[in-house]
Amino acid sequence: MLLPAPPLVLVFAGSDPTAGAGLQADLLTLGSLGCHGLSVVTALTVQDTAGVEQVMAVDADWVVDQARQLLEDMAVAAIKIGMLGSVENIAAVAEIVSDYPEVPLILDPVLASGRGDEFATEDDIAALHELIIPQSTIVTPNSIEARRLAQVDASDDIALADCAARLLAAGPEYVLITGTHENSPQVVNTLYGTAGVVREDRWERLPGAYHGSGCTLASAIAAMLANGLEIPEAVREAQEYTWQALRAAFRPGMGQSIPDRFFWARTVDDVDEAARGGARDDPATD
Ligand code: PXL
Repeated sequence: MLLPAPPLVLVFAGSDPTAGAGLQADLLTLGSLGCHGLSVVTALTVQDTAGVEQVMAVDADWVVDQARQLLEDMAVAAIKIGMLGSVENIAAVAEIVSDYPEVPLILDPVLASGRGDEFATEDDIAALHELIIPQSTIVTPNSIEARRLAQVDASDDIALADCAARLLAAGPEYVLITGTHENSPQVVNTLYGTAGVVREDRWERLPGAYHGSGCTLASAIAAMLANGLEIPEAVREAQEYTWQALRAAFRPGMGQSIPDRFFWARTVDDVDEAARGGARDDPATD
């Protein structure tokens, strides 16, 4: 009996050699959720689990050629955007995705790592706002990114709902703001649509510093959409998956823990925290 082919999801992202975040994390997540990821490398990084040393954006011409060649050959069920690396790449990717308006577009606006490594200039933020956010089906900022994208000074006490409203005014269908970085006992993730809050999900705050949680969540949403779910269910299922991957995280080096996107492939005993090197007390995630 022939099995159905996995849905194809195209990812634009930067390479993270640790495979904790970035392109590698996206591909692991998509594979774990039954999709086949196609990948366009937008930037290279030099990093370990403790931090990012160097970032080099790939030339925009190379980004365009990688993407066009794939898209002329294969039909994709969703497109996911992570780190783009330069204003030129943002403009190039915006033009490419504008040729596929029927394909759901998931934007994870990667502005910095949770460890504070900066990935985006003010020009990058303006370009994302002007060129990619308006075309997105769903944008998935954490609360820090939401405030920066909404052009709100971090010291201003503006409600996240107002940030969402400002982002929605630029044209995306949905904005999911994650609450990992907020000072709340539980992590509260809120999905906003043009008519207001669509859903709010609360999760037990896990005691660790995780690398690549945002990439996992956004890729899982892309996978769920590619698998045919509607946005609210896709967002719910993707959070559940991400929480499980974080709970099963392992700490392979001296820095942050890496979510185990294939947690389901291991036995329950394997997921014992101590046996996996334990998680850390610092709640920062990226
Ligand atoms: O987690 C955000 C992220 C995305 N993409 C790349 C990264 C990181 C965080 O370090 O390195 C390539």
